[in-house]
Amino acid sequence: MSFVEAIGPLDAQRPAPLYQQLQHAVREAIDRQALRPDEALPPERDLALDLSVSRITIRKAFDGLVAEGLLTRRQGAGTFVAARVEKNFSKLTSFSEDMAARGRKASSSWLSRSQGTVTPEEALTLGLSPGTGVYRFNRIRYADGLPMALEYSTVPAACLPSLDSVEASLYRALSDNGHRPNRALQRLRAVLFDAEQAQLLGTADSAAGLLIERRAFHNGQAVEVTKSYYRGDAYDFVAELNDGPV
Ligand code: 16G
Repeated sequence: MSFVEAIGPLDAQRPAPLYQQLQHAVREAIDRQALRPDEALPPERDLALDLSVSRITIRKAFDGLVAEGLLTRRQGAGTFVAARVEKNFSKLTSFSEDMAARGRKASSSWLSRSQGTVTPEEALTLGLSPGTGVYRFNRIRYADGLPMALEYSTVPAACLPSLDSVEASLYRALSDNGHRPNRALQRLRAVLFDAEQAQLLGTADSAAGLLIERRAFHNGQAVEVTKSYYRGDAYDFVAELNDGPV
């Protein structure tokens, strides 16, 4: 479906200004998934012709949608539907579940997976004795094939039957083995990606991101410590705050 088909016709007879009609139509098309994340929009001059409006109208509409975070402009490449995801960082959900909840297809590629023993730092963070066996799972996480995050997880070996038991989802493997986390502590920090991280995530060097370190427990027993590096341009971070009964 073309962009013009996805948004439908504008109507100069309606009282709402054309740029607002266009913004409304684009928002709706994104909601209906008639426009998909990361889809390229046609050049502004083509659109102006196709929609019979001025380029200024197109520019004004898109400027507003870029400011809202619904569209993004890439130097030299044009305007795209933003691939942003709302991430609720007060929920104990997994990457796979977060994506499924938004109709996005989660996938991963392995950077490495290995077996070893806890580092002194991990032993402290997870409350494990020195020498405890762990599995390490390092992955690039994708939504609809677009890189969203880098995740470095350490899991006590006692929580999983083998290194291979994690396929698409770590939490699925932990659940299957009776160790799904039910409590976690999270630490959030703003970061700038280094050259390697930027390359893995397909961002510019020194692009901004958010690091969330999650230490998760099942009935008091440590089951993971994961460092997740999220792309700042791909996420909105939200939390539900509740100050008692309302
Ligand atoms: C989320 C978790 C991460 C967990 C991963 C499992 C946060 C901040 N982090 O990214 O700790 O290891 O999900 O995802 O939410 P998976 O089950 O899809 O492998």
